[in-house]
Amino acid sequence: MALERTFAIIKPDAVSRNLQGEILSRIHKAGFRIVAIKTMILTGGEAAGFYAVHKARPFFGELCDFMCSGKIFALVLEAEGAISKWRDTMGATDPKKAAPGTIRHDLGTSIGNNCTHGSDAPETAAFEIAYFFSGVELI
Ligand code: 3AN
Repeated sequence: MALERTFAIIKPDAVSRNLQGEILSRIHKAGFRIVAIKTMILTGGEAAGFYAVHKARPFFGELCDFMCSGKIFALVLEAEGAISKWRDTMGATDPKKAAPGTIRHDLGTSIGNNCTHGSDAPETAAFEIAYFFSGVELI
């Protein structure tokens, strides 16, 4: 499998519950290299731009409000097959359907408050990494 990069967010629900250390520990244990990390509070416009693919979904407004409700950690993770590996580490979108041992199962509280985000394909990973990080931050 090729070395790959994916984009991850530790969402406001996790940061407000002080779970960022636990999630970073799981990232290390799963074998990722953290290429870049930054913390920030998104504006409404930044959240809407990031989730533009979900604009037509009924939960779009709720999702954007939630994503700018507090501090997030944005990360670029590297590993062989990083995109699917990170999605496996997170588990299914809905914590109730996620497998035991995954972040969303163990730490998530609802489909919206599911602690982490991860890119779902190489194209979205490329867009999402470039949305948050410049070239010199990714060396
Ligand atoms: P994933 O993040 O697992 O790829 P998507 O792309 O279906 O999931 O959804 C994007 C984000 O929107 C999810 N991370 C989740 O927090 C939120 N979301 C998905 N479905 C709902 C829903 N029915 N109500 C509220 N938020 C939702």
